[in-house]
Order: sequence, then structure tokens, then C-alpha cells
Amino acid sequence: MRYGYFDKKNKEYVITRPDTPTPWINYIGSGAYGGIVSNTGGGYSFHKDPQNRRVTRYRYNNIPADRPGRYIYIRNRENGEYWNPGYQPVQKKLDDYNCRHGMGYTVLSGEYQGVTGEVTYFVPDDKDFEIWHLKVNNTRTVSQKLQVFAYSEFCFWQAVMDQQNVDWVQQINQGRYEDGIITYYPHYISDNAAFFATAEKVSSYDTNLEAFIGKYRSESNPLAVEQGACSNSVSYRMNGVGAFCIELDLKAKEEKEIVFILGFAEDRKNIREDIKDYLSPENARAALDRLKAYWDSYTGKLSVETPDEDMNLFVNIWNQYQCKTTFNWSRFVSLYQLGLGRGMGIRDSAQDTLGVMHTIPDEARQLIIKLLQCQYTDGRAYHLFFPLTGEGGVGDAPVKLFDWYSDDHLWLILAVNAYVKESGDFGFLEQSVLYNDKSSSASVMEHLDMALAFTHNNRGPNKIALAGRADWNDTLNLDIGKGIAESVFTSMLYCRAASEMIELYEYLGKHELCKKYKAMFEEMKIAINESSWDGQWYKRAFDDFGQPIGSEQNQYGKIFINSQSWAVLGKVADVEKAEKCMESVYKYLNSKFGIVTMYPAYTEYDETKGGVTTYPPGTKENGGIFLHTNPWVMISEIMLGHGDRAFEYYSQILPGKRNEDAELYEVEPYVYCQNILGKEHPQFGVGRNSWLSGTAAWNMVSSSQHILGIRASYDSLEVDPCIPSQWQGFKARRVFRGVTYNIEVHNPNKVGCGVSSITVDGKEVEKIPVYEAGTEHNVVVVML
Ligand code: IFM
Repeated sequence: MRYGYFDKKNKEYVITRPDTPTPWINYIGSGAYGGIVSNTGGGYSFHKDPQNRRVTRYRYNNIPADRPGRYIYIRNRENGEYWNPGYQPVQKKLDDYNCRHGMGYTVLSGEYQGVTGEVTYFVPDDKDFEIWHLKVNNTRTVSQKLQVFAYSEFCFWQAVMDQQNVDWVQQINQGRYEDGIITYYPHYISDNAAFFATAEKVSSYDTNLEAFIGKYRSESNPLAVEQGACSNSVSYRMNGVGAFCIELDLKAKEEKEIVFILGFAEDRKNIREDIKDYLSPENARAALDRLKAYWDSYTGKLSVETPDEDMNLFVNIWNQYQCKTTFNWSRFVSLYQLGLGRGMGIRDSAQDTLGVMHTIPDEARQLIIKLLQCQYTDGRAYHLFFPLTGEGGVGDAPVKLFDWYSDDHLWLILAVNAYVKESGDFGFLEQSVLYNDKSSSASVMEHLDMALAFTHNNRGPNKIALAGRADWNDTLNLDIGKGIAESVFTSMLYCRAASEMIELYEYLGKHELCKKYKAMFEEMKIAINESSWDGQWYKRAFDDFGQPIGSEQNQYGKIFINSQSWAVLGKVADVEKAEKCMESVYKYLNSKFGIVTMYPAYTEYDETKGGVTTYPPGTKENGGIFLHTNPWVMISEIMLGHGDRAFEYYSQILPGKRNEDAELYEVEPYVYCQNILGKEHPQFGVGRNSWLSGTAAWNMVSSSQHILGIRASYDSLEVDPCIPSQWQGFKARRVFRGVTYNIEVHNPNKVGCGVSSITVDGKEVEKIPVYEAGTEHNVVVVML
């Protein structure tokens, strides 16, 4: 069943029916003020931090009720009927409905009884508030007397407190109205306020939820809308809302535009001045045009034309777009991660920088600095931090024995190396950055050295990395107090990180350091191969009794995905072992909806393994398809020269390919989700946790840098594709360090991997040079 389609020209996904299997959402905002908007207007807003600066409420665990949200009610004053352009919350059957999710904006359009309503939600590129730009059109040949109600429900800023301390929160809330602006603030705060505003003539308003909705009613039949007027309520306590009623007498075929602004002000005295330029429809339109231009420039650094339309759609638009959202919000705030408690993950954000590096390296560098500031002087790192307050910590994972995860710090090395390759900014490596104690500092390079040193200094009986609280797999909690559990995966990640350091030090001519890291790399590689090769694949870990996890000898969890892909990515496996373990992945872990994390899944809770065994078989880390891990397999296949296999893996998880079976898939077909229920689950194929997943960044990396092979290196742009053998080639445009490269790749012999010649502007070259910024060059790559 189809719920919508991709509108390639307008870079939008168009939803044509409101009853999607789950709310299909979009994000507005750039990483400061922002919010979530569903296809029926559900969702919420926050300012810089969804936990500490929540602006509006959302009721979780209510899917698919998907309420409340940013609602527009249109009421016919003659017959009293009312409806919403986005269908919710009144749920009146509309004569026409669609939702267009674009890049940074969402448009909801509905038609009912000769009236169309269209509302566009977005955050202007230069402001910390959101615009609701409403157009109401009388499509009839007679005039109509209408009313518009605009509504949003405020939240106390600390979103956890809003749920936990209702007694306090409800006594302190204050809501006021003055000349088109509703402010909402707690009694004890004098400067800040959330606000809702319009420049239109307001016939009545409400600041109090109970007054607008009425007792024992809901957003679907609010008293104010039913009776055709708000009650000008002043909220001295209880729950706050911003609600306006505006009278609309539309002549035949007349259209009226109204702008509403919802936001948060650090100083409420400045609200009027701050919003005044954006309250007119003309300026709102101009702001939307600027936003679209921003996104065109963001996605314009890379565009490809391959024989696969779905790949083009995702590499050019949707995957790039999702990468910016994960970069903004890590795993902090979605409809599944509630913006409470978790904060921004260090490992997550470090990986997220990889997905945006080609287009916004400066912003990536700024985030990397924040992550380095989360590092302890001994090299390990916080597990998460809160963007508004800068506080960090280890989070609320069930195992409390450790204050470190074995992998967080190692991802920093991958992020910094990717940044330097993209930007050529070697000076960054010398920049001094504080540690999390806020008093000691070290150069970026020293931070990275310490990251490797921490793992080197924390190895277990097999001389491989200790497991700590967990590794990438948050739920594999093996250390139950003995302190000897080990992670093979982290050891492989360490090898990858060490080899990136070796490459960098070689390039910089730092031979002594290079030697040191080569020795560290070799030592770990040998230890892994001696302890963890299982015959057909690599073991995953050792538990706190020294017993293997992910071995033929285990009844459950015989084989895990990550210790196969990272054996290749970490350059730990020789060719024979690499081929064998990747073949085992295909044989035991692959399925038509993606590769599962491990097999067979655990069937019962086991405290020696921890969180993974709390999940039923086939769910998430316990044998589910945890999509984040799939691109690692694709990259590994490409490193082995298997372009067809890699593309098969890539295609089978492309969300666009699930558009036709969205009823089963349930989640948005325009972004990757975090997990799909695996082959051992009765609901095999159902997706969950859309949007915030490392899948976005790593699929961007695997598709553009490995399948298509276009990647930055320290002194050149590499084009080294490994494509499906039947492709004749492809074209791409890549902006690298300000230089535009128009690339043509030819695959005359249908080999798919390996390059026989490269010419730039007609001259054969060994490497593609970095030219003067602002110039444009034509690159032709002929494959073997
Ligand atoms: O790696 C983690 C990530 O940090 C948060 N989501 C779950 C992943 C796998 O456990």
C-alpha cells in the first residue's frame, strides 16, 4: 500500500493520505531552535535542547494518536463545522489532503466544503523561532464567513519536570496576552518566555489550556472552537497554550494569508522587535526561499547520476538531508528518543560528522571540538553530553560498574581524520582543546593519542580491549564485576583508528610516531587473530568468565555482524579470513530486509550478557536488523572488491524501495530507520526508530565514498569506484575544498572495481590534484 511518493523536482516527499502506519515526520530548524512535525501536524518544539528548553508538549507512548501539535482549525461561522488542513486533531474526512515534507519545512494542505487551507511550517535560517504560514482560500463563487483558530500547547521548559512534578509545574505556569503576542513563563523567571504571536487582528485568544479545550474534552473538539470564540483566558496556573481566533470573511475565490510565530525568547522584552520582520506573508515567503536556497547549497556539494534512480534520490537528497538531522540531534530527539535523559552521544555524534563532512566541514569541526572537550585526560570520553548546558556523563545504562564505554573515544579519531582529509586544515591538529575537567588542555593530536592510549592501557587477559560498560552495542553488557570481559569489536575499531593515525603520521612525516602506532596496531592485530578467530568467522567478545561470545561453540549468538565487518575495516583479517567471514555474514545473517546483528538470537534473559537478552529474538540488537551495521558490511565487501554484493546490501535497505510495502514497513520511506525486526521475529520487516540513526552517516559514506568511490584524501580527491559490474558507469559532481569536479566514470569491461586511468581536463594523472578554489575541472575515470 502506498501512502505517498517522492517529488524529485521539488525535493519533497508527498503523503497523500493522513492515516500513515506511524506518524511520518519531518524536522524543522537547524540544530538550535527546532522541532518535529508529523504528516498531520503532530509534534513538538524546543530551543537548543529538547530536555532543558522544551517549548511545546507531546504525549509519548501514544502512537499513533500523535498529539498534540501545531494545529490550525478552520471553522465555518454559518454552519459551525470545523476541520484541520492536516486532518488532525478533528479528523474530519477531507475532500482533499496532502502533506509535503521538504528540506527543513513541511506543508499541510486540506480542502473541505469549498475552502482550502495550506500551512507551511519552518524555521528561518537566521532566527530561533518557527513560522506557520497559513493560506486560506475560498474556492467557491460565493463569499464565506470563516474563522481560523491557531493552537499550540506549551510545555514547562524542563521536559522531565513537566512530567514528574505536575504539582509544582501547574502552580507556577503563567500565560499572558498583549497585542498579538501570547507569552508563557514560570512565575519565578523574569526574562525568558515561550511565545506565540501574530500580526493579524485577533478577535479572541486563550492562554489557558483548560479554557480552550474545556473539561473532559480533547484537541478534537475544543470548546473554544465549538462555540466559535476563545474566552480571553489569562493563565494564572495550570496548563498553558497559545490560541488565537481570527475572523475571516472571504469573498468568492479570495485567498487570505496569515503568519503565526512560535518560539522561545531569552528576553521576553525583545520578542516584538525580534519577530516583527517575519510577520508579513511576503517576508515569510522570502524566508522560506532563503531556507530552500540553503538546502540547495548544502546538497549541491555532491550530486550523482547513476543507473539506479533510488540511489540517486538518496545520495542527492534524502540521505544527505537525514545526515544533517542526525548531525544536529544525534540520538536525542525523535518520536522514539524523547529528548529526555539521553543527550547527544559522543560515539554517535563523532560518526554523524562523517555524513556531513563533504558539505559542512566547518560545522563538523565545531562539533568535533565539543566532543573532544568531553574527553577525560586519560583518553576515555563521556558517553553523552547536553548541548545547552555542556554537561556530560555516562547516561543511564543498566550496568553501573563502569564509567566508560570501550569505544566512545576511538570514534573521535575517525572524525578528526575525515575532517582533515576534507578540509586540508592540518593546523587543526595543533589546536589546543580543553579536556572535560575544563582546566587541562592538549592539542587535538594529543587528544587522539590519548584515545588510543586508553584502549592500549585497558586490555584484558587476551591482550585485547576490555569491554567496559559496553561497546558500540550498548546492550552487550558483559562485565559483571570481574573486570575481565573483552570486546573483539572495540579491538578491531582500535586497529582501524591506529591505522588512520599511521596514515596521517606517514603523510606528516612523523616517523617515530608512525613506528609507535604500527607496533601498537600489530600487537592488537596479532592478539585478535590468536584469541578470536573461530574457524569461519571472528568471535564477538569474551564474557567475564573468559568464555567466548559469537562462537560456533555457543548455543545462541554464534555469529555477530560487527566482528566480521570490522575485521576488514580494521585491517585485522588477512584476505583468506576476510573472505571467509564475509561469506559467513551472507550465509547466516543476511535477509531480504537487511543483515541481522547476530544469529541465533538469545531466547531468555541472561545477566552475564545484559541488555541484549532483554529483547525478544529478532528485536534490535538481539537478532534484529540494526541498520547502522549494514553499511560497514558494504564497505568491507568493497574493500574486498565485491561491488555486486555490496550493492545488493545497499539496495535491500534503501528506504525508498520500501515505499510499496509501507504497510509492513510502517516507518517513513524517505529516511533510514534504526532497526527492522529480524528474521526470527514474527513481525519480520517492520521498521522502528526512524530518523536518528548512525545508518544515515554510514550509508552516505558507503554509497558516495566506497560504492561510487569519491572520497577526500590528504592531498587529492580520490575516485576509486566499486560498482555493480553491469553498470556502464556513472556521472557525479563533487565540490572539494572549493573546487568543482565534474566526474565521469566508465566501466567498459563490466568489471566494476579497479581503475585503469584517470584524466583531468584531458591530461592523464596519477592523482586528482586540489586546484585553486573556485575553478571547475572535468575528470574521466576509466575502470579496468
Ligand atoms: O551504538 C548504539 C548507539 O550509540 C545508540 N543506539 C544503539 C546503538 C547500538 O547499541
